[in-house]
Amino acid sequence: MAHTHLKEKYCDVILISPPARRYSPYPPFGLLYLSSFLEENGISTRIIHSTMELGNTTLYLAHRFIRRSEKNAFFCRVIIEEILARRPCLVGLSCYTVEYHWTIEMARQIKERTGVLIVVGGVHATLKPEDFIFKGSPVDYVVLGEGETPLAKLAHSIKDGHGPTGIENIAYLSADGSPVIGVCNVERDIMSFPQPDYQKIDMRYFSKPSTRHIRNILLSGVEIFTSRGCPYNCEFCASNYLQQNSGNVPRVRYRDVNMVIEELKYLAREHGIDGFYIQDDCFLLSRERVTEFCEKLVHTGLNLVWGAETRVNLVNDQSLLQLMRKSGLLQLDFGVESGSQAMLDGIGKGITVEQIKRAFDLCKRSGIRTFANIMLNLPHEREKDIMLTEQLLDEIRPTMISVMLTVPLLGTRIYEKYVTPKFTMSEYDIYNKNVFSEISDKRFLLADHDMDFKRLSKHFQVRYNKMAGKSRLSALYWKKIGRSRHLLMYLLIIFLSPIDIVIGIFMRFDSSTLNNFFRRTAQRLLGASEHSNNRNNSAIMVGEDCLGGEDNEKRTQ
Ligand code: B12
Ligand code: SF4
Repeated sequence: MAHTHLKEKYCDVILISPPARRYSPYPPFGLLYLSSFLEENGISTRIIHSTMELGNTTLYLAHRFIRRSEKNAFFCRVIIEEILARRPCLVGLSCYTVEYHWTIEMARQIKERTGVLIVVGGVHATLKPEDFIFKGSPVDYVVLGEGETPLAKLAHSIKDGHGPTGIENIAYLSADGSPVIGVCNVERDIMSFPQPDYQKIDMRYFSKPSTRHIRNILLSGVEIFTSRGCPYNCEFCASNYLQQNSGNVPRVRYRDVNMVIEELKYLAREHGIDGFYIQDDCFLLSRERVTEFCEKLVHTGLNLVWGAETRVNLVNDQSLLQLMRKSGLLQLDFGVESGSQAMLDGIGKGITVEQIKRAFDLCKRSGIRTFANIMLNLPHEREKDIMLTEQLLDEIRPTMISVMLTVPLLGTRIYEKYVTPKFTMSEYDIYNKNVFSEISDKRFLLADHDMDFKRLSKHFQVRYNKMAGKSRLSALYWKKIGRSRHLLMYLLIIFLSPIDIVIGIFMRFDSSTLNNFFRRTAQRLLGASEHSNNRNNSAIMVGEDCLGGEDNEKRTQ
């Protein structure tokens, strides 16, 4: 397995990415940033990401044939073995709301079997620290918000035999049993933060061609961040809540452009990426920075292609778009959300329908593909609003669209405004249902009409994505792919994907004898592979359903 190459046996901190992000093509950036920051501050780390199992082709194939609970049990075993072998002083888990039950269950397993101190961070821990800090909780500490500085301080303090007292951005249970919840400050200076610690994960997996880096374009690429934070206040987004205590620190903080360029050079040299996607909350805020970035990117001579997500109100300058295209930009993704101005205003989007039309027109004239994210089930939506969205799409004709239902996520204003009664801890699993495509709980219904959302989404997707596959990609893209280090992989993916689809359909028929034969073979392969790593499983076998909860890996695939 990929992680056996590590030279050092012991480490101070182990960071764990949840199994629900198992097939996500995106590296666990939060953990990568934490890891490099800790290493720079004298704390040795190790990252466990469930895709590490997939670095090995045999295991990847085996995983296609076993049940989700078996995969989770396998992952759980790997984690506990690693903790026992490497004896860290602290184990860190990352948690979104959808992962809450898994996180608590995993923490319980780790605590019972290893006794190690456990810290949880990430979006849900920041929004609801009290969900982890209670009597009998297996979690010892919560880190609120961006975790670099507080985690480094906490790890040092634990190594030195001290407690968490005096460290900001931390929550824990005090000696008298009452929760101590610190303030959540954002990191003031991310300029000097080290590059994400790519060496700690299996980049063969993350850099392989996928259509999910730049959506609908097959590309060997990686996501990158050039900034953190967003100054806007869309009511369906948790981003501004996460930054709310920025005090006098600007909500948007930038990385050094030279560092970003160095990161891309590293990724191209070491992992042969052909492109990248800018995952910033809000790219294009500063014209000067974008210009500097594009010029420096051209100067590298790497000819990387790229995509980014941005807002229509920030696209108003054709000369900048042309520079971006010259530097390799293929596609811009926009949060269009709706064609109804009343809906846009109602969610605090801060854009106009006219701005949408202008941005799409400018992109078209600059030869840049466009991706429109559309939201249904907006608060107080009526049939009339949906018709306006349809009219808008007819006019702007994006290269591709995605349609999702508005979901009142914890940490968003629409959750505060419209969800009553609020979800209790035991109800978070509701978010694991297909909430982005159907109303699974009546508290999720925000619209004022009773149209069938599933049929409506399908109608939109079919009508506006018809031409997407036929839309031509620039010569730059084909030149890049033609010379790619991953050319064989591109060809394999193109020719093998129909077979993969057939396997997927085949696996749905649970009772077939052939299916059971494959499953048993896969289980044997997994067992054999673990033994070949000299792992002693007997003492750490974990029950099949140790991780509980419904895994939403399908959505992140
Ligand atoms: C990229 C991304 C994804 C990627 C995940 C990539 C990955 N490997 O982590 C993918 C596409 C897989 C994804 C999926 C989903 N996502 Co998402 N995603 C994001 C996005 C845009 C950026 C996250 C990121 O990488 N940030 C950059 C890194 C550096 O920051 P970070 O991860 O937050 O990590 C920092 C801190 O949180 C903290 N930290 C994080 N982990 C840990 C662990 C420890 C131990 C410590 C101490 C600290 C710590 O320190 C880190 C460094 O400062 C955010 C928006 C945002 N602004 O956060 C939404 C966001 C996190 N996603 C969200 C949602 C809802 C989802 C989905 C449910 C959506 C869906 N359609 O299904 C799924 C759920 C995934 C799952 N487990 O099933 C919501 C979460 C809301 C909530 N209440 O939980 C967000 C906030 C967007 C929103 N709508 O508001 N997502
Ligand atoms: S949806 Fe985008 S623009 Fe709106 S607040 Fe969230 S990150 Fe900012």
